[in-house]
Amino acid sequence: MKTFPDKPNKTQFITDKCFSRHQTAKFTVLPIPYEKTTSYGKGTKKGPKAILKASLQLELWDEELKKETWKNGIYTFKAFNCAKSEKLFFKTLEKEVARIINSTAAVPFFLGGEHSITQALIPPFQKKYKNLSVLHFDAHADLRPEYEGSAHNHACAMSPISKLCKVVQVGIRNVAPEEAPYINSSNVKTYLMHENLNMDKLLSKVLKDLTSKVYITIDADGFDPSVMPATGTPQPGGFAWHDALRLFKKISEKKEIVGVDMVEVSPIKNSPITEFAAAKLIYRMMGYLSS
Ligand SMILES: [Mn+2]
Repeated sequence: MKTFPDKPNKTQFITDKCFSRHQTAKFTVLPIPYEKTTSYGKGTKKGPKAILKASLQLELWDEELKKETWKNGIYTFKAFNCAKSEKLFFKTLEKEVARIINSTAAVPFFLGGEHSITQALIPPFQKKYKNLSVLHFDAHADLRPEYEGSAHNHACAMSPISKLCKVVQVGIRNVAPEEAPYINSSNVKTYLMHENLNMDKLLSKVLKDLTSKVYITIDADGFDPSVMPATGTPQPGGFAWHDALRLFKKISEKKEIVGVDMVEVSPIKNSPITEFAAAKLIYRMMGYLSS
């Protein structure tokens, strides 16, 4: 089996001072700069690099958690090669994710890229962990079986996943007529944003819905555009920063988080708000997972 290099990459998440071997790191980061089917704003392939660059501006001491999470070890993989045919890309990414999660005990964080990558990220987790459920944080339901001729379109991200395991959706405030039948059907539990503005109530419902092992997929547009404006298909009225953090913190305390992806960051020139917020969110979540 091919092994992972022990030399640091050019850009590490948060600091190149803390290069950690992947075998001993508590967290790994895999950049996946994939963009093929974006339908409105473009540029999400530049997301991973922008998030890594922004992460270098974070303070190593987390002011909420009052600790230096990086000391647990964070290993950043070389960016996944996305220059492949659609079919080959999804096949090889799935294989790479399986290799990562079966060769280390670290919690992996995946940086997109468009949301369709989640279709390749979750199946290896579902094979590894019995009773996996997915927290889907997004403005969009992403439940179309197919869009613009592709089942791998970003608008379809969660459709195949919902056939594999339970999907709990939060932040949803944009549903197409053709995906409406899939809302709150079989494996899908959908919390429409405007009906769930009481965060305490939402949190207790979500905790009841999720199983003990949870994968979290975070679309930047799940946040309010005031928190993460740089994303391809923004929607008004999303999660406020502290509400989202509380949600992720509680879930981290009550469940075992096995993997996280952060997708759909599409950097805007001269406005680093979104990639910085994404980097801070990832570091904070690593902190929640290392208590
Ligand atoms: Mn979305």
